[in-house]
Amino acid sequence: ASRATTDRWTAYQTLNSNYNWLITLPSLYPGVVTLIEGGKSYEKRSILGVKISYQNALKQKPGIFLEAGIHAREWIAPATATYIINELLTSTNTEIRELAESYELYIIPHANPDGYAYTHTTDRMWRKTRQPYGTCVGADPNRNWDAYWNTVGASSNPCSETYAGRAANSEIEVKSLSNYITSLKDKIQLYISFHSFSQYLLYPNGHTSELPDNVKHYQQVYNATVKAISQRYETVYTGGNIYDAIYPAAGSSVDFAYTKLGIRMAFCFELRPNGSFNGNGMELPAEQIKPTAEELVDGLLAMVAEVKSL
Ligand code: ING
Ligand code: ZN
Repeated sequence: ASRATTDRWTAYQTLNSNYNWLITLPSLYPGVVTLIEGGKSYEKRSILGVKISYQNALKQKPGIFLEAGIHAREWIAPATATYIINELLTSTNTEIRELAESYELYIIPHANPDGYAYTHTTDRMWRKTRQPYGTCVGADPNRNWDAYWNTVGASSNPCSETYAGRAANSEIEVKSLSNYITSLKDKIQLYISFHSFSQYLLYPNGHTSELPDNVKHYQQVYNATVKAISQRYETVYTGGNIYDAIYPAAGSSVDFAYTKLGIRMAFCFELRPNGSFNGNGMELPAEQIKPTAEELVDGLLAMVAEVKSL
């Protein structure tokens, strides 16, 4: 690919920069890339993404859904998602080509576009949506899904960073994205949500300490993935079930995918940096975008291979 393309991952991009890049892809990769829209945001922005599907002999390709940027300030998440898109389209690596060409990949880099735009214009540390609730603004879009909504690890106070919203799906971003994913549920074999930070790989449940019935499979895929991530730069990911590995949290996209849609494999990556980062964990230096995304691609390849082997 051209140098201009590669240079997109030496700095964090604005929403418009990423959207302007995404909309070039269908004509650069005709018959491969389709623009998808997971609905609109409160401020009427598009929740834009891509479907990557190579035309080949495989009739029923399984689907993989990647969602990033649900939390506005976690800038490494959309950067990693766009990096993955670019790799799937341009890499000549055999394993990456195999992944790109044997699955249908649905990738939404900015699940919360209003929030992301706001972190560039006004408040770098904004996390939530931008829908006003009295004197405070926004609900936590990773507490607003219709899965054990507001039962644990969420707040009913609109001024809280983990405000669950007025009701499940009160955030139009969640409501429309959730409808979109529901429409695809029978095709989706693997759902992945990208956040930062702390270098965790997490699986259900968030709403209860009860482990998923297929926890053996989860642990197997988890082990293969964190091992693969560590090979390139010795980066250590830890984790486990959300409730015990970090904290109780109901109403998340991962719990929705697993418990409500029956998508058997649903994970969340908390990307770099790790917990001992000396500074603001949201402000991962731009020089680390590429290494973070490269090792994540290694992990993704291992994850998909392990899921396939189950
Ligand atoms: N962490 C996630 C959060 O929403 C999480 C952790 C992941 C909770 C998946 C529930 C499900 O709080 C960050 N950093 O946002
Ligand atoms: Zn997050």
